Amino acid sequence: MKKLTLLMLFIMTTSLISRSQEPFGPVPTQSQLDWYDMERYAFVHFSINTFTDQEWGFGDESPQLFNPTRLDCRQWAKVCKEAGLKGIILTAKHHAGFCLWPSKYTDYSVKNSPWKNGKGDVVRELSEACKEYGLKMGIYLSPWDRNRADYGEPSYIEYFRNQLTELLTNYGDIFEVWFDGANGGDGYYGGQRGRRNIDRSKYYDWNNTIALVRKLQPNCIIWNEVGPDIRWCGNEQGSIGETNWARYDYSAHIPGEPDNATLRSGEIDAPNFVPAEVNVSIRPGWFYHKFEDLKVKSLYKLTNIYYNSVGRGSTWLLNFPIDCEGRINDIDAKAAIEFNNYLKSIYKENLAKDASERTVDNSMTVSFKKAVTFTQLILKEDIRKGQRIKGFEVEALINGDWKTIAKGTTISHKRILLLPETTASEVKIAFHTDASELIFPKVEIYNVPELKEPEDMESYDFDRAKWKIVSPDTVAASQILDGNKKTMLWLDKGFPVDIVIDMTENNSISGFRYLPDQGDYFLRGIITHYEFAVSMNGKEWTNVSSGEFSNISNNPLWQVVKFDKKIKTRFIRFRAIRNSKGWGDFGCAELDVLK
Ligand code: FUL
Repeated sequence: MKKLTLLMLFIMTTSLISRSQEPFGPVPTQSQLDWYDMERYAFVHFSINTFTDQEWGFGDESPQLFNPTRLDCRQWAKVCKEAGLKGIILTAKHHAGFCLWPSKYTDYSVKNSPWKNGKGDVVRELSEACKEYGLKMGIYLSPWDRNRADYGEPSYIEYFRNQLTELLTNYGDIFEVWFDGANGGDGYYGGQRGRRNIDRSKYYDWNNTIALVRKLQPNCIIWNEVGPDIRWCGNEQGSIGETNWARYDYSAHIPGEPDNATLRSGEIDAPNFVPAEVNVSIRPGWFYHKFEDLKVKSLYKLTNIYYNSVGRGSTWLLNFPIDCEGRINDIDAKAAIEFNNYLKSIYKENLAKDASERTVDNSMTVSFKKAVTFTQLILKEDIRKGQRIKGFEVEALINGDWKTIAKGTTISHKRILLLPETTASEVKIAFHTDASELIFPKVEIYNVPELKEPEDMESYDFDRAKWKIVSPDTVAASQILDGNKKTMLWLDKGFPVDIVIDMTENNSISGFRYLPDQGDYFLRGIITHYEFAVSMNGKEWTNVSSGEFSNISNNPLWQVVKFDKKIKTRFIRFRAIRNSKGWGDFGCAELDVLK
């Protein structure tokens, strides 16, 4: 009889286990699970742009400009290691087409630069440094190439794959490849100059490129805006949605034509397991600009990015712009290492460790030996058999009363909940799932002291209180001079739009800057093409600058334009020619000139 009960018990438990381990929806590959566990890793942006102060090179910049004086990939690796980052993804080729390795398929590379007399190979140096420091290495290879004459033709795709083959064959294991979706159209294109429009749904023939990566590096994760292995988070400010499904319908979206809203949340019913990666730079720009030395993100900002990326079921790809010497600038290194030390310090004592846990149906209760004070609760879902939790509520037993302290949706790899400071003797979490069986997540509880945001010390070179807006003649126009990034002038009457300002006195100016709409994610009215003119009397105008703001739609920051020399003027005119969406909307948060 006893034997029979034991046998029944055995059958019951094994069937329970196998039931709960049935896959629910799409499941991750081992490479995706390993990638998730990396949590934080680095991006480095380095190219000719570094030496020309550009975000996007045009493709005609001379390789002679590439000449770092103290390039040291071991310094990059050391900084990343100390900053707790688990790998480094290098811009082997950015949009301008310049290659950081001596590719045998082009002359537009380090082999024609003065650096190491053309004998250098940044990809090789980084792969060796990564090995030495126990870091993984990844490759960014821009599909858009503004240097190649045949960009837009089928032969370019062969060139692109040849380069990819070099990179995935000669430098050891590559954990991630990054195929940026940007394409601004115009470029040098082997001297033909002009615009090249491609059909993003067909031109790159991604399926065959994916097959090539799988063949050369079967464990490599492929980033493309919409998958196949991981997807973009839909912005470059450093956050993903609070609801973040690691599922996405890969074949229903086109890389290069991203749907920012679904990228942010993922898609609950989608057939593919495609978690999101949050990519953001430690400075405003991706490439190094001396004028951003004081704009390196604060501990407060980095911490919030961590909560809004890793803490919402994504990973975090943190960019360091390599400086002109060829190093991670000391200011950036210090900020990243300080942040990592801070992170270690706040997660030292898990208050749930000595507590007892019991589960009833789909809820779990954590009981402390005596009441504890906490501000964060961390949930970690076991997603090996699919992401199954779609919602949860957290209650705390405070002085004998149960009180709801948080509600949420998805969890996935990790979910950090920031709570009001709570002192409680028990915590109860109810989980919701559509799967036939729930797999309970791991729970950790911490008491993290509040971190204060440092004041935003925006400064202006001139006393803008004296300035008068001549046009447009609308009350809202004053918002572009109020120093408040959150207020803006919005017009929707088409282009061009002229902003004319009378500074009421003659000033010597060395440049101007434009801050686009800072609305969080669905930015419209972002100006990509402009002209800037000056005048002493507000009637006769001299054009001093015209051009394009690079990467402004993904990264809508202050756009700084410097003139060749200082110009004396009383009136200024900013003419907006075109916006990033091709619509008629104009948005401007601030307009300013530089001393
Ligand atoms: C963007 C690019 O256009 C930027 O230059 C940068 O490389 C960033 C990571 O992705 O879309």
